[in-house]
Amino acid sequence: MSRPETKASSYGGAEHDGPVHEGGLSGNGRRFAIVAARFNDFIVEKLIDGARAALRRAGVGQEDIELFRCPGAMEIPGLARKVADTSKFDGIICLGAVIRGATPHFDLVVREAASGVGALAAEGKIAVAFGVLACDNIEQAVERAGAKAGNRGADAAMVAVEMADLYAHIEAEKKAEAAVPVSVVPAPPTDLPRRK
Ligand code: INI
Repeated sequence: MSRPETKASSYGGAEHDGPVHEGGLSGNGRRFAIVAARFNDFIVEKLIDGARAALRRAGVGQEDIELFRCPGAMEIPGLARKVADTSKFDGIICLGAVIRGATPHFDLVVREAASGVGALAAEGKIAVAFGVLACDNIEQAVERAGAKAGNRGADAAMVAVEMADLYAHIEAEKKAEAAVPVSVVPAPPTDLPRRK
């Protein structure tokens, strides 16, 4: 099979001699799920809008973006796992907002959300992006939900697009490698003359 082209990383770093595997930023023809908590919805809504807009800009069809809602960030890992198990999607974007002032169990909620989503992502079966804000106060959350610090929902969506593309290429390469016929060693002739 043809080997992937040798190229420099898109970050413009050092030239690399061997093949470089890196996902592209087109989501055309791919399907994505947004898994989003309702807690702190005035922030999460902005993350969802950012994610949706980024996916559309990346060429993902409107009908190929599905939204799943859960009560809080704590429920995101379970719901994301359920969604992954449908095998309908190429990527999942997890969105939520945990704000320290609002909860005495801030660290617990953040840790559970991050480690649960991280465990799913680490399986490497589907592209999973973590766009759950963990902020000290509402101002910080607003800044990351479309104000001066960008939109973490959009950032997470682009991570999902890139990783979905990379996973698809790795799978395609694996299939192509498996399809290459193994060279056949000719069987020895069975009608060799008998030794006298
Ligand atoms: N969930 C959040 O998504 N953000 C928060 O800031 C938050 N606070 O403040 O408590 C929060 N708590 C709810 C939690 O995620 C679960 O829904 C709840 O514990 C029930 O399992």
